[in-house]
Amino acid sequence: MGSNTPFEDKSSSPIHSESRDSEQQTDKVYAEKLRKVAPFEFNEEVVHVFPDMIERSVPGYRAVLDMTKVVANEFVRPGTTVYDLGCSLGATTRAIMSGIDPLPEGTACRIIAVDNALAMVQECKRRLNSTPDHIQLEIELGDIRQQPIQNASLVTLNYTLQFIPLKERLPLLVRIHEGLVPGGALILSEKIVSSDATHQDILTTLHHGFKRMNGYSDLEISQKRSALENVLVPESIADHENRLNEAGFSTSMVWYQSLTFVSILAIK
Ligand code: GEK
Repeated sequence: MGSNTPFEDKSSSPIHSESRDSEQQTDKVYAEKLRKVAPFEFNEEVVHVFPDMIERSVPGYRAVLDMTKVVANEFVRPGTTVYDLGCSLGATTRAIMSGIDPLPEGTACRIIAVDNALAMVQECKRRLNSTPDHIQLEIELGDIRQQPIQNASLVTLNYTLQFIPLKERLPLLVRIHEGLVPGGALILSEKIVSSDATHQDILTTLHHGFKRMNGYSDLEISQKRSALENVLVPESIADHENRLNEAGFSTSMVWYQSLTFVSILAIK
């Protein structure tokens, strides 16, 4: 693959067109005033509105999915495995499939998509019920902290590491690094905090403006923020880069940033 297989725009292919969500329901989870805001959970209520929630809340989400196709096309090797860790409803998995379609004739690869929310996995399986012949897709209910990683040419952590307790982030990245083939890649997309307090204030104000522009009320923004407190724990870009370095990655770079959301590409 890589430069031998020119990346084709599959915008008319079934895999690509599925990535535009056709069953989208509007996120109203925090629309009514709650007496007490419970910690955020990936439960059934969230699963029903998840594509709408993530697109209206995460600036650059669509751009990261589009680039995931390009990265998959460059890095996925026939005969290897791709891991989509924290797959939710499979948007990243779809992007990977689109990026590696077609593999060179006679070759195949495996994608393992993992999430620990039962409702997510059930709905992901329903949505991704058909795959091209040369791709073996396994969608598993499981905790990514226990997921074995072997013979991987690409691993994606698209907005998932932020939900893992801080102490457990390095061991996970070490296992991912160990499981990658030489030259293999990790896409790590995260919400971040700026190390500069003034920048952080401005970026947060702009992020709330982005959410308001996408139809969220001030009440929804503030209740969601409370729900995510201590559940989604963002770190600085430097924290991520230092940890990737410590985990053994030979290089890592921020390839995309939109407000307080970044995507980092790390190479073994
Ligand atoms: C996308 N990548 O659309 N083990 C497995 N899954 C977990 C764990 C864990 N320990 N902790 C959280 N999750 C997706 C978006 S969403 C991001 C990812 C967001 C799962 C959790 O159940 C959820 O489905 C996902 O990680 C995070 O490209 O909602 O901001």
